[in-house]
Amino acid sequence: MTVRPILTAPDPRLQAVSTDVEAVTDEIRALVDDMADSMYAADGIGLAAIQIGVPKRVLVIDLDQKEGQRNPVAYINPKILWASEETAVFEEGCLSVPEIWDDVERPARIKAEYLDRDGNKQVLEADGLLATCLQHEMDHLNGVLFIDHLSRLKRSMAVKKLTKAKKLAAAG
Ligand code: K1U
Ligand code: ZN
Repeated sequence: MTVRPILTAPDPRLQAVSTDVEAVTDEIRALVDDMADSMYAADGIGLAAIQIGVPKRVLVIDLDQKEGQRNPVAYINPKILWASEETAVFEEGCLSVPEIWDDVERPARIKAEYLDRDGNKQVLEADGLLATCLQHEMDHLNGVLFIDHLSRLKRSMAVKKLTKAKKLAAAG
């Protein structure tokens, strides 16, 4: 298992639309394990494969990290079957959008289907942080970042800050 570098915005690879996994093979399970390692190394609660440069529809989420316990859950080819009209606002962050946090409004509850790491179809109903995190990660699969949900002004301020941080990092 390997910790892989996480792409940060602005990077055109983060705008890619990821493609469905055709079969849940050992190669996909190895990808899931690398994603989990990369997520934990970066102190995240979720990660989409595109964030490590792999344009496949694979997510890992672990909302249950306490006292060093790890319970990563893989969501492969996730699809939203239903979303509530009721919305909820959460302050979101993103490992690909470092040091920027802002409120995002999304459906409060969703019903989704996905394949688990054994390739079995699962259906889940989620609310609270899991609903938000699943929607945030599924956005990544369609090339969308949480800052794309902000006002044009806030988004352009965020992009400027990220571009400046990258330039400073490149200058050493
Ligand atoms: O980069 C990502 O997509 C993962 C992202 C998930 C997320 C967080 C909050 C709301 C919606 C989606 C993160 O994990 S950001 C890091 C984070 O949540 C965190 C980091 C340190 C301490 C506590 C939380
Ligand atoms: Zn993210």
